[in-house]
Amino acid sequence: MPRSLPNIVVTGTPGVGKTSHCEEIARATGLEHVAINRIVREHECHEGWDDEMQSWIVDEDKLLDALEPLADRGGILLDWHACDLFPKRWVDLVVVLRCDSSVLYDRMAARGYAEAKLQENLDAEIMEVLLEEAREAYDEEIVVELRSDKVDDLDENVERVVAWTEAWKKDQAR
Ligand code: DAT
Repeated sequence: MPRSLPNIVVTGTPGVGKTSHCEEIARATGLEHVAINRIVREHECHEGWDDEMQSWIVDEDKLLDALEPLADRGGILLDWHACDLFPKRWVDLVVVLRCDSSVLYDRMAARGYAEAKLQENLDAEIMEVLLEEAREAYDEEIVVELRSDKVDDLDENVERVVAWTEAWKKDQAR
């Protein structure tokens, strides 16, 4: 069954602005913000909590089972700091948010991240780990890299995704 609404992955290093973007895009488009952390917690798609990395040890099979009905229906914003686990057939657009390392450092420090997590995330951002992962997992033409340093970037990015969503819907309706 073709979907009448697109599924969009919003990914990037922790702190780049995934939640902020998804909330704004959801408000503007009516797409549903699916925060993977919440799904993992609520559906217990994990094998416990990694204290050092301060994140869940995710059971990917369980997570994908929990997401499948939503993805099949369409109209979701998948918000997660990884992306290559989502099957290609689910995904219409991948937004990789990027952030200047000093800005990102300040955002993570404000969250009180432990030094190990802060440093690992910062290295990942500098090495473009998420961008590479997205480019390897999906067709090049559906992966977009957007900056998220300032509030103006956020506003501009949201406008772009809203316009893309409208165009996608028109295209499907044809
Ligand atoms: P993530 O969900 O990727 O971890 P977030 O949306 O929670 O990130 O944002 C982390 C913090 O940074 C939060 O206080 C909001 C702020 N922020 C995010 N994107 C921003 C932007 N483009 N301009 C200014 N502040 C931003």
